Amino acid sequence: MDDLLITVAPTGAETAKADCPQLPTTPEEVARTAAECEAAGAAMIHIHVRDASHQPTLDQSLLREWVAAVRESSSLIIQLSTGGSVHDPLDERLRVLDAEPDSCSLTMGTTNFGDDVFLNPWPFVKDLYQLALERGVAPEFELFDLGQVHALGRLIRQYGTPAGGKVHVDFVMGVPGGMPGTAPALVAGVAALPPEVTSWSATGIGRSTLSVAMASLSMGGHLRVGMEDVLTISRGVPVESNAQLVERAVDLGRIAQRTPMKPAQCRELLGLAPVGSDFATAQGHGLAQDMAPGGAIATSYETPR
Ligand code: KMH
Ligand code: ZN
Repeated sequence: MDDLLITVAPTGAETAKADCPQLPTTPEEVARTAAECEAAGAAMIHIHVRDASHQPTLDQSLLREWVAAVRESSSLIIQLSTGGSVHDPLDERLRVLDAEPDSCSLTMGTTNFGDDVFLNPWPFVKDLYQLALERGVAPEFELFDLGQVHALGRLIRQYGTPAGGKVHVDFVMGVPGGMPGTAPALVAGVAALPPEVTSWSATGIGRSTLSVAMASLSMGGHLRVGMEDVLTISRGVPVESNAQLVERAVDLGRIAQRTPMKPAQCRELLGLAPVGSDFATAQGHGLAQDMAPGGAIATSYETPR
């Protein structure tokens, strides 16, 4: 049976704790969630941090506290969101990498996001990618529409692939403003992937969650699930826990004859050095194989409002 990466995105930045008390919004809750989801079959966790008032934050000490809490409770590969919330400034989003995750999300372009705008201007995308390469953090390229798939090809042509040689992407589908969460949209997205891409997963927001999951499995893709993306397990029935969504993904994978990956296999899929190995040996210098010259990284941005 082929392996199946299940990534859990347990919290997100959009849902209020008051509307969804089962949403993990504290270090203790996310640590427990990580342990439960790993036991259920997840190998990676995509984290958005909340503050003591349960609001989204990019506060550096909280980022570090959450990373430490999840490392303590699980072996999951830790992916920090650099997307944050639609209100987060770009320079703070860059500094997420200071919290030393294994992986980071990296969205390939600006997207209307409901009534808001999820800003990812090209200079920011380039700076974030170069920073991830320098730090040896494995980017997961988030693709919200077809144009972003092509933008990924442009980025890789300019800066090369990560030193580990792996390029992993995630189709985020069904966001109002992005591509729809449908099988034809996924087929088009996969067909347009640059040849350097070595693995891909997909997630469908809201009611598109099941159709996207099944389309992904039918095409040999991986899955992201979690309460960042969906809050009902079936029409009108609230999700009880993130582990419940992971369990459902495992069940769907079983039907498709796919075995959930362990975190160590996920490390390999992302081109990360095995735990305990010498980073410099396994990852070169953490720089791109084909880094373009003169790519100084900006550290401050004007965030248009
Ligand atoms: N919260 C969204 C505006 C990511 O994590 O990188 C952005 C998002 C993508 O969730
Ligand atoms: Zn996210």
